[in-house]
Amino acid sequence: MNEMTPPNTERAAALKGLGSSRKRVEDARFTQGKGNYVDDIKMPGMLFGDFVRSPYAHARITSINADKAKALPGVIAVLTAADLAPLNLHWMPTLAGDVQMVLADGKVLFQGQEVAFVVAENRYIAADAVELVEVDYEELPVVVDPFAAEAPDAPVLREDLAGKTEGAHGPRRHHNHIFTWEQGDRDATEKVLGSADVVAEEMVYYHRTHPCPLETCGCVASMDKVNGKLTVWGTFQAPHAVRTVASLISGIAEHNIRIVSPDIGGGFGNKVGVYPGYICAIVASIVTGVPVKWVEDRMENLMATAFARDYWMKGRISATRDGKITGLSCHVTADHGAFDACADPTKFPAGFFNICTGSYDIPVAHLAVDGVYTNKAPGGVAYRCSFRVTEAAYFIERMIEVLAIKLGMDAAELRRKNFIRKDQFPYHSALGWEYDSGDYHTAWDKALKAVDYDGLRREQVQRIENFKAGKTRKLLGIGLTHFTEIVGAGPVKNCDILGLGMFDSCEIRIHPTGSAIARLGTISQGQGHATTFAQILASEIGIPADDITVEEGDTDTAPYGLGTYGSRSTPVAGAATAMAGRKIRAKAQMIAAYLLEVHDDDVEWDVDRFAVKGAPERFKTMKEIAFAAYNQAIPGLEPGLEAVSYYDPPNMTYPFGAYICVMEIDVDTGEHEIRQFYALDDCGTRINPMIIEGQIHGGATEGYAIAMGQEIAYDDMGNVKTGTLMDFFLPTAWETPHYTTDFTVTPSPHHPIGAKGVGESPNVGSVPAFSNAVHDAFRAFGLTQTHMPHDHWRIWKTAYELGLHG
Ligand code: MCN
Ligand code: CUM
Repeated sequence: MNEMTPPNTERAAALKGLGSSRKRVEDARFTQGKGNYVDDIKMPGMLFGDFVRSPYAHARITSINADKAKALPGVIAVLTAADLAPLNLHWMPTLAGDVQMVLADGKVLFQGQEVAFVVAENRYIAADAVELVEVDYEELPVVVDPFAAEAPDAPVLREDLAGKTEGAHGPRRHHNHIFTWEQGDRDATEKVLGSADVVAEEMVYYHRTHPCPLETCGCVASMDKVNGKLTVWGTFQAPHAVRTVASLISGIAEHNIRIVSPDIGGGFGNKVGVYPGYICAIVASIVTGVPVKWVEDRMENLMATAFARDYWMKGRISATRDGKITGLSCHVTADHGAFDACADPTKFPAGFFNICTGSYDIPVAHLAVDGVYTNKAPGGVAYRCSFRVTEAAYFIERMIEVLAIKLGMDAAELRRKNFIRKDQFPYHSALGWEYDSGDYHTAWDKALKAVDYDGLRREQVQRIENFKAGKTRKLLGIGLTHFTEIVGAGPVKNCDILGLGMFDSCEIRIHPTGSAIARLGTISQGQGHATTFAQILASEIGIPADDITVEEGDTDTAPYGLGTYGSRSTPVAGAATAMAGRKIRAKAQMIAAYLLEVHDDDVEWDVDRFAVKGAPERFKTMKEIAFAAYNQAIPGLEPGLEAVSYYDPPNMTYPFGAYICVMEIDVDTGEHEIRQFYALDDCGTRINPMIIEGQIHGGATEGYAIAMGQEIAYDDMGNVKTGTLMDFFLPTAWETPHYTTDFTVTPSPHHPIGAKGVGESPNVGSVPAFSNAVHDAFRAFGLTQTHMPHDHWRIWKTAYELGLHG
């Protein structure tokens, strides 16, 4: 090495590649108000759309009179189902194989349902006109309870499905039944449960909630009648899929549709689905010939767009007397609302809920999920869920606690005893998954040690004594969780959405001066892709991350991909990025060898250059190679330096984590205080530790909200009781706990850089940790199970019912 060459550790650091806590490149524009969100898009002559929505949860529409609205100056049109019917757009397909009304067709099925679409010169006139549309409703009996939905005499919600005994996912046994999905071995499981030493049984409810992103959903549709091109800027988590579906529904050729997801102010799964607003804005633009904007307000977002969870999970878990788990059974009643608009891969109507055996080596298991219709908003898969993994993790982590009580065993020890061992990976679960890698015991022991678990338990014993002696009114809860995630959908052989295989892609172009642009099929909504994908590439091709632009979200320029949700970007598009980078490097190697006048095999890669083997002072940097690629005639090689990779992962990745929450509970007020929250995550190779930490903080805070107060609640008439931020709990800096993050690194054996996803892990893991802490505080006083959210009132009530108020 000559004197001028810095050592390769220094050169590697300068790249800001894998493992670097590189600052987010997006933040310069976000923190200076220079972001470009859908509502920032303003076009000449643009019109505005607004919805007339149903005040009733279930009602027949006897008439719609829009005369007064149309007479209001500035109103251009009022669309109803009758206007969309000739175009066959009054109903639309959902991502779950069902259909959904775009505008109410004959009746309404949930409060807030879209009834008519007013188009006006500005949003104020549109809002005024909405008030002038006269709709006559005839109220119908309302079903909000998913168990009541299946009663023989329950009202028929979906008249369009009358007499249909087959749904998208098999037979329907009742007019409000959607599907039954079964996994595992029922007979073998029943046999084990029937003869076990100990069986614990519990109903675990994960309530209905909502991701509530800062930016609500919306779009600007612009039909250019001169060149026949439709452009839609929208809050889309999967722009290419939207383009294909829009083409199939509208008949407009796919190359004439351009979908752009600009900056997105939080997605959290809320922006995966297709909403009536998109269809109505597109139709309105086609009809009027000018751009039409639709952006919903906060109440509309909370009441009508994709909710999360609403899973009633009835579980039975069996064990030997010394605590070895022998079997698990779970029956879920899944409340999908009025239309099945879940966004799961086609073959998985309950998502990846069959990861509900969690981190444990459970020999036999059986799962059945029944989806039912109710008079509530549609949706289901949203909010950092990895396709229902949040529900699954909550279920198993509650069942473990319940079993520990039944066994009279320490819950940490029970977990430890049943973890899948390191040497069992790849591990085949009883419900059909192949876990790629894990080292649960190491993570668990590290977590227990970090919080001084034994010390906490001693403190708890003392606390209980003090409480009983009247010396304190505060209880101490220790909430344990060990979760296993499944992310990176997914292998095309078993994962598709509406027939579109779930691969992803990256296209790289190196510029002559040695900088680059990489375009991906995913789309960041705050996850920092522009920062982290450049880091993957920096390490692969030796160009500094700062010299690499990452672009996503425009279907005219980005390669086809399935978008960002299910924490799939790193496992799938991240892999595509590494693979495309390796193609670049392979060509660069040939160029370097030519320039150095040696054989291809006689050069070796060294951080940012190829050097002659055994003669490191003879090298060509990537910068030099890039220049040569464009400016030298190299025999046998095309000019230029570009590569594309479409990556179909061989398996999902299985991140995991150990979370511990220490909580103080005031028995008299029901108030809580999070004394400590420790989160250990293992997402394999870590690309950017700072961004990972940010993801953990954000996801854990959302988990905190869900566990401790947030819910979409309905009254018996189907009225949404929590449709504003006055009632829907959104934690501020004041409530948000302090987090301690930690990690272990167990690379994925099949991912090119060993990385697993992490975006949803903190929500999957934190909810059971918070909830278990509440339960644990009351364990000594006889509590086994109470439902979330654990707001002050419910905690107070628990204390009251346990007789703790004297
Ligand atoms: N990362 C990393 N090292 C890893 C894994 C991930 O540095 N081993 C980085 C990634 O490079 C990326 C981020 O962490 O910058 C998240 O990556 P990943 O886990 O692949 O998840 P996605 O990018 O696919 O994001 C989706 C996920 C989901 S499904 C929801 S819901 C959610 C979440 O991300 N929505 C979010 N986090 C969010 N964060 C913000 N700010 N906004 C949202 O809407
Ligand atoms: Cu399930 S919420 Mo995310 O997958 O966009």
